[in-house]
Amino acid sequence: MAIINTQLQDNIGTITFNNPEHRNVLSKELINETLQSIGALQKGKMRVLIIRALKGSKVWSAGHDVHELPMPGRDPLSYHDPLVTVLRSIQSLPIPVIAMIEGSVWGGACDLALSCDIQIGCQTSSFCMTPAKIGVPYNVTGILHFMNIMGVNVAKEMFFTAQPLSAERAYQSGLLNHLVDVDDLENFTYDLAASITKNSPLSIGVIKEQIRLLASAHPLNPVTFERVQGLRRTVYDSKDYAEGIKAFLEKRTPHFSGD
Ligand code: YZS
Repeated sequence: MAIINTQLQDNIGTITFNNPEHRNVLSKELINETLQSIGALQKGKMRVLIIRALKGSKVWSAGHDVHELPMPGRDPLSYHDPLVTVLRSIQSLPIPVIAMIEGSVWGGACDLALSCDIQIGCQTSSFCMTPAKIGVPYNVTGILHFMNIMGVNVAKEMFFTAQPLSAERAYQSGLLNHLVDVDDLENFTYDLAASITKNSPLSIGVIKEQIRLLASAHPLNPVTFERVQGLRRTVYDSKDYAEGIKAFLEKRTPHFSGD
């Protein structure tokens, strides 16, 4: 059975995560299928892409497949990591991407949802940033992404507490463009997508790229960049990182020593 479903109708592409058994984890397999589908849909007349889970999903996506996180000593979110690759692909896709969110969103899946251009959620939506729960040093582009969207204070709270943000709080904090009743979610999302397909795809594509370039226009001098990479290395080389992954796989609470 395919772990994602793909559809193109009236210039609106839809990618539906279809791996509920494993809570739509962003495994290499799911990400590669998503990237292939985006490529195929682009060959059609797709003007908007919607990314969603199956109707009634309790979990939109459980985030990075923890089984695929490298053991200590290697950057778990490096430039070529499949998750980081798909985030870049969505952010640079020359058409609007809408995250239609039913259910809880975890870790890297929050970054995926927020890499989309518009987020539409319902009362079952929630967002939980988990690096500190697993001992992962999140990456620079991801942290900047969160800062730009929700502001430093809410970003800090999400990263430090690793607790879910409710749909209402997510809407108040700017993670959701719209918060609608779960029964209206699908129609609302597709109506909004349809309204976009009526506008100039060239103008939209250029405006999206302008916003992406301006939002990431944060000059970082080489010393600062190297300091950040050094700081992140102390985390992914740490015993805490190994313990976080081991605890997850053993389905127990991690006991972090701080080194
Ligand atoms: O054990 P089986 O084979 O039955 O599979 C179980 C889970 O192991 C699996 N699963 C996952 N496998 C790999 N990576 C995951 N992230 C993951 N999440 C779940 O799915 C099967 C069903 O899981 P259950 O726990 O039994 O399902 P349920 O009781 O409904 O709970 C659903 C949630 C999503 C609440 C629960 O599975 C959970 O808390 N999953 C972990 C969510 C999480 O912490 N994700 C962040 C992963 N890390 C990242 O994205 C980044 C690296 S970072 O941390 O930096 O943001």
